[in-house]
Amino acid sequence: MAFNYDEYVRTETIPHMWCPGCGIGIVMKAIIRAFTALQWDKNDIAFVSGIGCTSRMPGYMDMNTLHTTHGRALAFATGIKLAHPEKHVVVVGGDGDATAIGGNHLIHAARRNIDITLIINDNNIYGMTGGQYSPTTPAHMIASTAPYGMVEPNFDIARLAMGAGATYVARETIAKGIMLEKYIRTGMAHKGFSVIVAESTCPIQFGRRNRLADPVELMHWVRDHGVPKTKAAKMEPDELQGKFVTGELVRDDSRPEFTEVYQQIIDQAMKKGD
Ligand SMILES: Cc1ncc(C[n+]2csc(CCOP(=O)(O)OP(=O)(O)O)c2C)c(N)n1
Ligand code: SF4
Repeated sequence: MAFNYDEYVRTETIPHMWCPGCGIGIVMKAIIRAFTALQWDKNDIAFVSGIGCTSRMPGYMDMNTLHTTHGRALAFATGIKLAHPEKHVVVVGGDGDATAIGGNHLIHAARRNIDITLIINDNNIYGMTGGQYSPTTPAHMIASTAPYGMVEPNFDIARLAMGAGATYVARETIAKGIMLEKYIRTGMAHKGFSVIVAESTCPIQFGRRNRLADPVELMHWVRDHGVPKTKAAKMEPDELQGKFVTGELVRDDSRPEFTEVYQQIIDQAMKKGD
């Protein structure tokens, strides 16, 4: 039987506004499949975004959704989780939203280990606003603000999240949708801050400028820059230059989760008040 994508979609909002061949749809599909596998009641989910093409997703998802200001999705999501610790709080954002303007919120959500799942659609560019470079634009690639090529070294988002203390981190390209769905599902089920980096595509703002306008060719370009964790372990650092490691990179259940610790403090304070 065909998979029912409609359960978690506001079908009246379709057709969507994404460009033909955009990678975001694959990420949304993986998220819907993960929700379905976990059998989460949509009334128990809060789905939050900032601003950007990726952040159109809450408009299409049929659940409790919040479209917040650029870069502030995790700040809003933290408020929701603290007020309703029993809810599943899932955040989606672009590389600009999550690691540039929102980079500070990312490191502190990871430090706290709050039970939120962050899915980053990393298309290496600011798609919505005209192709400006982002912290993940690879060296020498062209952006509207880097017409001669990107001169800054790029962030490795997964390493950043791990360094800041995220207790579940995984990365996969949109060329491997089944694996991406699996990591999203595992990250959602994980108690603590989870980050899933979906290496994705923007054929219009990134591809067109970099002679990769064909969506399939661009998807293959992204796929070919990923190296599975087991293979990467046998490679020298210079062989990994310009590549990124894929797979489940961290899964740590040993650290306390923030809303539980916070509740203990509330309970102690209430006792003292007796
Ligand atoms: C405070 C603020 N600064 C700048 C903007 C303009 N702006 C909107 S989306 C965006 C970047 C989007 O890029 P990204 O987060 O990578 O998402 P994508 O569109 O590629 O999915 C920017 C700079 C804004 N809306 N608010
Ligand atoms: S501009 Fe890029 S990221 Fe935005 S919808 Fe178009 S292809 Fe997708």
